Amino acid sequence: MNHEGTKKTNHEGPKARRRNKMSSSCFRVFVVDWASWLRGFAVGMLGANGIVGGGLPIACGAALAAQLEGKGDVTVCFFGDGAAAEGEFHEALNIASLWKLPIVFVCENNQYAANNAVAVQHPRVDIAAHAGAYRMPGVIADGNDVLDVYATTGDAVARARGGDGPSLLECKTYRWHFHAMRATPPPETRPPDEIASWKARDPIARFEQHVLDLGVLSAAEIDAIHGRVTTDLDEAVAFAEASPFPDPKDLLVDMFAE
Ligand SMILES: Cc1ncc(C[n+]2csc(CCOP(=O)(O)OP(=O)(O)O)c2C)c(N)n1
Ligand SMILES: [Mg+2]
Repeated sequence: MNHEGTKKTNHEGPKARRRNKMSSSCFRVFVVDWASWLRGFAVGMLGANGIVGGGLPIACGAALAAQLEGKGDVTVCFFGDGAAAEGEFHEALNIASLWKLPIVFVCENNQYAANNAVAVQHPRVDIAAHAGAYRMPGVIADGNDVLDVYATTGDAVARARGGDGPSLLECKTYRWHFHAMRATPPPETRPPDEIASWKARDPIARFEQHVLDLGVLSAAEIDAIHGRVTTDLDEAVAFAEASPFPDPKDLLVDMFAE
């Protein structure tokens, strides 16, 4: 209901919103994006966001667009444990649940926001526990287990695609190095045994062992993949270093409507 007590037709539900195509025809997604290289509209990747928590409302907009278009697209929104302490997290989960948006919220809980441990940011360290307040499934996955993440994501995507609305998936994982990969990182303050225990659960090594055990790949084939990845990374770094800095005159582009 709006403030006059009449029903707003485009807030009645997914079907009503699809009927009300007026709003979808002028809908656009804007990404305020300092990480413009992390963007690929052709494959549906809307970009990274420099504001912690800022991506969640944008993702809800993308999910609303998908719902209006009705082609079965599902939005997957990635964020950190730090973002779950921001207001946008709660606003996004609230509206996504209310409107049954086709979206999967994926919290990569790497135990730290910069150097703030998750227990000093949150009274309860399981981010997935927030889901209950918004009447959506909240699932904890082993974020260092490729197959567990694959299975839990599949369930959430199927739910979203089936019209049952959002899910919150929390992937427990860890950041091995200092926040933001600084060229000159400050001294490490996290407990060495904590770092060692997570390194022992390296998701890439675990998955390699899994495919070796199954006989899907040989050790030589895995080595070849490592070689290709190293080459790709070297080429990407060389490309970045050879690229010009942005032109300062582009600083205000897309900031204001003309
Ligand atoms: C609103 C806002 N506050 C603070 C910052 C500075 N900042 C950048 S990254 C970061 C930590 C983010 O932690 P988390 O959400 O857990 O993501 P992670 O880097 O661990 O994946 C902070 C505080 C920011 N970019 N935006
Ligand atoms: Mg984090």
